[in-house]
Amino acid sequence: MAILFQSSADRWADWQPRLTALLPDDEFRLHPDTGDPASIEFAVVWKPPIGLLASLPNLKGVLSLGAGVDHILADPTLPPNVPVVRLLDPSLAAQMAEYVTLAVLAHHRRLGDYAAQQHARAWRVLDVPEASKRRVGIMGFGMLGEACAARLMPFGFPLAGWVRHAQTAEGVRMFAGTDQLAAFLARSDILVCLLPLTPATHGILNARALALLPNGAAVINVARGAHVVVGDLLAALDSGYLSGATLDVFAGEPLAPDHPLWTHPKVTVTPHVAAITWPAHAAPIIAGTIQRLRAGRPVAGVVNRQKGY
Ligand code: NDP
Ligand code: OXD
Repeated sequence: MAILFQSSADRWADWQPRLTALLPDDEFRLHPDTGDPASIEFAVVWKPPIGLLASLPNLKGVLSLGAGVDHILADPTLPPNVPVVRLLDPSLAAQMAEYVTLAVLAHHRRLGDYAAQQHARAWRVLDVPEASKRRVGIMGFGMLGEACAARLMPFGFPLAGWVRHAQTAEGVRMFAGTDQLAAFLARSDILVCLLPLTPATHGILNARALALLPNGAAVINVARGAHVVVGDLLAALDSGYLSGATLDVFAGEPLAPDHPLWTHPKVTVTPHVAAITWPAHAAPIIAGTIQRLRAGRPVAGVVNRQKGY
């Protein structure tokens, strides 16, 4: 039996030495050189082509190379009884907390406005409220959202989180479910999206939701591009209702060269780099998951297919 590695974003040369050292008795195959499909026991994937996983009849587990699994669950032919495991990597949480803190502080201290002023050689002091008056809302308070809140807390921003199932978090005002979404948005001067992409969250940042944010709010999307209805976001920025947006993820990646987001004065674009899967950190986690699945032991990060995350 063998392990298949497939990724449209990772270099096998970065993974091979680590995975083979951690699982020395295993044979690895690099997609598309799958060999005999019946000999593949585990698939380690990022954005697998539709039908690939269904073509492997003896598959015992699918391991995502990222925290998100929408790229796997999007395949309608995905075998129903094979566990899909997302990557629970503390390094992703640390990187995400770093990126989100950078973006929150940039919006809070109006770095975009100062960049425009610098361009115009304008020496003008802009109003900035104290941090205790700038409310930050984190949509999706899981592994990553929680890490961001912990990093932001010492700055003194009033923090809130929005989740599906009611829960508590120290120092964070929690909102849950669609019934409390409007109240959560209404107190989010800076909104951070860290939701998984599911049928329930697709397009959630639309005109109606954006209009519920306070006037002058900023949006940071580090989850998936399809959470945002880009036309609605651009309209809210252009009308002056929203002050800015930081976008790391897009419905189509890479972002098309002629996309209006590239040049919008109120938008910061980064190429899906908020939290990158680093082989040095992730390979031991992936190897450990394979060993536990083989031994029939419980595994962290198994996706609930009903919920979609
Ligand atoms: P988790 O599964 O740990 O957390 C998901 C959170 O979202 C939970 O708090 C969950 O609530 C909440 N949630 C899910 N659906 C809903 C809903 N319908 N309504 C309200 N709340 C909901 O995910 P992670 O924190 O690990 O990752 C989040 C996403 O970040 C990933 O799915 C991925 O898309 C993205 N990501 C982006 C990266 C980048 O570089 N830009 C890097 C890594 C991940 P509850 O607790 O109640 O279930
Ligand atoms: C992930 C990502 O899901 O990088 O880990 O987007």
